Amino acid sequence: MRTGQIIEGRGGLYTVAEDSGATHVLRAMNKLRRQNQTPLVGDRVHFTESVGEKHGWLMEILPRTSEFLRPPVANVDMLVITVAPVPVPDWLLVDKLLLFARTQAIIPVLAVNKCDITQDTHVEAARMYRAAQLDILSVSAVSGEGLDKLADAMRGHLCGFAGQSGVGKSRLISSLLDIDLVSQSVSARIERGRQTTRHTALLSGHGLRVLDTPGFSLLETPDKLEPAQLPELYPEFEPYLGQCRFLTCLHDREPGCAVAQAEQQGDIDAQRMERYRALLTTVQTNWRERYD
Ligand SMILES: Nc1nc2c(ncn2[C@@H]2O[C@H](COP(=O)(O)OP(=O)(O)O)[C@@H](O)[C@H]2O)c(=O)[nH]1
Ligand SMILES: [Mg+2]
Ligand SMILES: [Zn+2]
Repeated sequence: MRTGQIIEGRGGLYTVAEDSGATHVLRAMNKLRRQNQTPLVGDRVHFTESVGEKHGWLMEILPRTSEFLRPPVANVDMLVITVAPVPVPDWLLVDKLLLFARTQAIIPVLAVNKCDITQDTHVEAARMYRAAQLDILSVSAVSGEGLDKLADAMRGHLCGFAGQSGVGKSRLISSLLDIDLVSQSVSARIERGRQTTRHTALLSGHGLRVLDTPGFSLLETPDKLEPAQLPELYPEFEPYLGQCRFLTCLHDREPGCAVAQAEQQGDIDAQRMERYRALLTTVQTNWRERYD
């Protein structure tokens, strides 16, 4: 029995890569289907080798550290949230992606791309997320600046990339892994025609592993969040735990709020707080309407 990781799945056939890089095309054993176990890209699996023309068998899915159905991937443990000077940053999307990562115990990294154009976006990000406990890296997929630091952060992790369209995710992945993703996807698109939806694949290169899927950018605020859970997902509130006048303070303009005081003193960014309050309203509304 061999061990590998699923890098692609299409039409019931799974491509599995061994640590050596050797790949195998497999079918899943019927017993997995009977047990309602659907193999996902990113899964570590036990399998039997293909012999000649015959495909091998995917025998067993090893325990997952994380799993998602949309996008359908397993074992992601890092999310590279990407922003850039153009298009104009959607910081609310960044906040939502941070929340998503924190609810799933996925390590977030903020990559501020296109630093060859301006450093201003990085300065802005560093100010807004200074107390948010995450790496904020200034990078350029064009000039290569900062890519070594981003690669260091990513090494050893299975990474997803998320962010607005046009911030440079594909180009970053191409540069970091040294693969021609951009023209590859273009030719693949021509070959398959316009109807096909892009499927998820696990890409690797230079010792880095990335799940290439647009799905991570479409994630919304976790809708099952309780209002009281939201502040727990903001690391910048931690120093003020238990210091608000009310035990149940949600830091939304209640009197005697220690977080609001920290905001006034400039220890927590005001814009980040404004977006927090907007998200809190959304979570509270969803919560109230959950049985309607
Ligand atoms: N100046 C500059 N342009 C970049 C950089 N990275 C990507 N781009 C350009 O931004 C556009 C969108 O890039 P793409 O990788 O397709 O973005 P995606 O939609 O996030 O995958 C393309 O025209 C890229 O050439 C960068 O670091 N600097
Ligand atoms: Mg892209
Ligand atoms: Zn408070």
